[in-house]
Amino acid sequence: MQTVLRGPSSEIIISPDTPIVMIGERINPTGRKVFSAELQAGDLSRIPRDAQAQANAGATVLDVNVGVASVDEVALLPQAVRLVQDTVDLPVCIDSANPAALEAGLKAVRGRALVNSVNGETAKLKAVLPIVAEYDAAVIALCMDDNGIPATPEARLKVAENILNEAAKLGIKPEDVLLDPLVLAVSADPTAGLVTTTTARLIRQTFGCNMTAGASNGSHGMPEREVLNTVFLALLAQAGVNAPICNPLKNGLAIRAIDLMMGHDEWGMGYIQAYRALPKE
Ligand code: THG
Repeated sequence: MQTVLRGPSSEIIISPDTPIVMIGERINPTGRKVFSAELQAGDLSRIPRDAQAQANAGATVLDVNVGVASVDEVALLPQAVRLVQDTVDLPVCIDSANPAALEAGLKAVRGRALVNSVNGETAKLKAVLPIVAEYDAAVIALCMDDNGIPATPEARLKVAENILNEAAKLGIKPEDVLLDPLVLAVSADPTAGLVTTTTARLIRQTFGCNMTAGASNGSHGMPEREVLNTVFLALLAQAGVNAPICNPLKNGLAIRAIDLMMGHDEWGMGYIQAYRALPKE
């Protein structure tokens, strides 16, 4: 199953037998005080820099989120999208909880975007899926609904099935739904990692869909988060998550190492190139 995304003049394909697609997470004010303050002051100058740095580190899709208190996301998100695509020829992943901002962002997109995200809540399905269909985008679907995040893999699979059915009613194909099995913090529940990877395996076996996941959510509240994030990216990949949302500046080489060890990097050239692209000491 292939998910096709496009930048202004580029195309990237997400599929189970091609290299992992890194969705760069850094254009997001969550947990970033300086970037939040800049956005609140109308200063977008960090966006092109973050876009270029993530592309250099191997990201081939860039998440764009400008959701911070007291900014007008409907006005700001399209500006951010344009800045990103004026800097790098990559598809974007439009990230907002506000459907009006998603639509404004999609209007500014060149190519074929990913929407982050819909979930199984009745109101979300109704608000987001028609926009995805209208703009011929692909969409990330979170395995949660009106009852929250299900505790078991089987219940998360059921939510995924429901979202795929609702998407199909609007002509959105399974290859354009990137399922997110959801990553919760292992500091709060030590079985959280296992629940995510088991969900991912079930999704791949049942629907064959491509998947994303926010790997770094899993390490919240633990020391040496980078170790947990790196190991978890490998476990997620083995379970079928082939388009993780992550920090390419931290995870870029590990992702290429995973490709190589999974047989998705002929002659190791992807790994060697990522090694050569590392910032010099
Ligand atoms: N699934 C989907 N989308 C998601 C997530 C997911 N979007 C948000 C998040 N999870 C993934 N993106 C981020 C963005 C920022 C941070 C973490 C995940 C973040 N990083 C540093 C921190 O933890 O303090 C900030 C430091 C820095 O990078 O400067 O906050 O699961 N579909």
